[in-house]
Amino acid sequence: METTLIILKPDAVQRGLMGKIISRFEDKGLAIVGMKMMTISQELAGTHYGDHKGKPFYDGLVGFMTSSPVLVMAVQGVGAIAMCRKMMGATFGSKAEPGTIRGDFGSSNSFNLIHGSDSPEAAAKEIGLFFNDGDIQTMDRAIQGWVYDMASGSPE
Ligand code: IDP
Ligand code: MG
Repeated sequence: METTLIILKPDAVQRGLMGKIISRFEDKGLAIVGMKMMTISQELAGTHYGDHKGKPFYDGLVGFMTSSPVLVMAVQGVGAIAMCRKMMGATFGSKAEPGTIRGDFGSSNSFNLIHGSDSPEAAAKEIGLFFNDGDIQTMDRAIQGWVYDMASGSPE
């Protein structure tokens, strides 16, 4: 099981796309185990996007991410990190494949609706940045045995 950090960016919240995007993850069989709305501070945006510091789009990115509330989610499932990245689509809305979240809902390269952790290391770090201990739920989902083949004892 992996847990990944997903952020529905200010454009997704303002455009009323939260429900549609959340539904895609739920429809896929992923579990939402943490969720909160927040306005990201300059400091948190800077830490979260620290790797991009110095790039031409960095100031615009921090300005965008702090401009209006976001929805932060912890999303869990087998292979959830790579699966969510695939569901998000390529970074630029103009290039993302139809069928992906960015490909279906976005046209802009910077206002691209969604963030998702890109590795297990990033996921652990980002969940720690955006959630407090105890914010991530542990739950026995009644549907788990139908989302996954549990014949071997572990989800497949
Ligand atoms: P990712 O979100 O697909 O992982 P990254 O390359 O990590 O993409 O970039 C982080 C965010 O910075 C993107 O989601 C996008 O909002 C913004 N961004 C990246 N490259 C550009 C660019 O060339 N122009 C404008 N914004 C960009
Ligand atoms: Mg990235």
